[in-house]
Amino acid sequence: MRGFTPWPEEYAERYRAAGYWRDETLGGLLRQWAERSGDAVALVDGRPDGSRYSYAELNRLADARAQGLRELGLRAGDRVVVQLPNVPEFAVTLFGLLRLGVVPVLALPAHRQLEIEHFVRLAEARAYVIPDRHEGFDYRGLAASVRAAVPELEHVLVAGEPGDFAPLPDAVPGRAPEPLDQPGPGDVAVLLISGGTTGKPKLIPRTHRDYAYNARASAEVCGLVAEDVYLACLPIAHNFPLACPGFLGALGAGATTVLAPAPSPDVGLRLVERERVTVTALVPPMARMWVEAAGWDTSDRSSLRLLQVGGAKLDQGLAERVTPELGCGVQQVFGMAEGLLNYTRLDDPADLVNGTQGRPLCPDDEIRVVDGETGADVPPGEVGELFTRGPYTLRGYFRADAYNAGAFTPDGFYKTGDLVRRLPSGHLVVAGRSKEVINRGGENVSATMLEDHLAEHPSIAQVAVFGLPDESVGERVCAVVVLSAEADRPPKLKELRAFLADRGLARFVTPDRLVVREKLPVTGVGKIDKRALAGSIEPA
Ligand code: OOB
Repeated sequence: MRGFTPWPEEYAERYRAAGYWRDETLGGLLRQWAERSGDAVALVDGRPDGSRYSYAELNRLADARAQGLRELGLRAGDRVVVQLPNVPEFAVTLFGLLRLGVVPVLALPAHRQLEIEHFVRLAEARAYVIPDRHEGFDYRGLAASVRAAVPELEHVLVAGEPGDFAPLPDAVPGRAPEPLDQPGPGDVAVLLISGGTTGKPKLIPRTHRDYAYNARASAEVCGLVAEDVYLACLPIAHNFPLACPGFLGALGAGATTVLAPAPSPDVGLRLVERERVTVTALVPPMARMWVEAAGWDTSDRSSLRLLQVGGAKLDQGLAERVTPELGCGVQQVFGMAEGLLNYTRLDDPADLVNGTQGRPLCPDDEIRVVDGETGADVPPGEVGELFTRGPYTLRGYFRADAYNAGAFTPDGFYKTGDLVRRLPSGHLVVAGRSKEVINRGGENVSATMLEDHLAEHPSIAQVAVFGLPDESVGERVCAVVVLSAEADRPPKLKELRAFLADRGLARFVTPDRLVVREKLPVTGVGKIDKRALAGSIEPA
């Protein structure tokens, strides 16, 4: 496919020989899973009156959807923007497209005109798949404006009431199925959206075999078995709940996936009880709400064995509360849609589980920790920028030649932009993002480091630190905090400075400005949205 950078042949050979890459496609795997687990429950719609789907049924529905999409004229290699929430139609459409070799661009329900229009143009999408309504928003209105802006978009397909558009198509009953084009294992299966915080989101090509490995190896690390019940609380189009191990990993293990209709702890905890959920995945702001809800929520959580937390740094204090308060194990996941996944292991000692962001999934994940300026490796144990290369990490963003030149080293390492420290055990501790180092009059202040310290303050429940432009010193350090339940009054800036000084921080590593908020804005997957936050602060 134009715009896809394949792995060089010597690496491809190595990854095949090691058994990471197999001769498989995601659509073909569902067929094998259906043969193996036929009557077992693959998918549960978590809405109050939601249905249950066996492996055999999901397989059948995917075939019918593939036929319907083919009748519409879609062909292998075409792209389709899919923007569906956590509903079974997502699974049916995803596998229908995968079987046809049509590549879904997996947009999040929170994306709006700006992003969708960008995805449709960049991918030259032939179709756009939406729900009718979700969380009070009518996606048909959005589709109408996207269509008006990009008339080349041929089809808008709606799960639910189609309005002016067409319903998602299925095979015509009674008509003999047409033979489908067969995508190859090395073909692009899906285009994921980059979580990057600068510029327009990029598209990340993931091949059938690399994504299948991603899900399978992740399921192994989490010890997923057929008896497990995985609850998808995060938006299912995101890599974490989709394939780390998520829905795809659960299918591979013969387990059941429950789709949560909303990300709130009351909905999630009720589903834990109703479906006897064993594993789920959350971003840190949600994990905090779950831990807090555990204090008053009366649902039976005894089935839950593992809470995965990732997407942003989990502070150690919160990590330590998970087991005593929720009654399950915790696993930190430091991952990225671009590929590399780090997991704490189920048998890691508590200090590594609570205090690190895990170690790479694959023995052939190559990790370099480098000095961003010189490009040389930093001494062991020091903070540097994480560069990585491996069997499920991209070699180039989709159709982004100019950007790719700067985002990868000449020998194919992806420059993650994350600052990390590597322990002798191989575990990584995230120390921030290279772009989130605040430059105050020439002194470098790490936003993440300050956040880690401030999160320990008894009056602070949540904190985000970032730079605000300043004429005299370039940038000033702004801390936005949400007060904890224990706080009887907001702390003063002076008190926070004294608190930080007591913890041994240098005088210049301290906020210049303190803002108290009721809650912090979040991104489409639920991470704290610093860009939106910075934009909402009035000049001092
Ligand atoms: C996950 O993927 P993305 O693509 O939405 O975001 C990736 C970025 C990373 O580069 C890093 O900056 C940050 O999110 N991040 C973390 C983290 N996990 C992700 N920062 C600190 N600690 C962590 N545990 O967010 C994602 C993909 C797969 C699994 C889990 C998360």
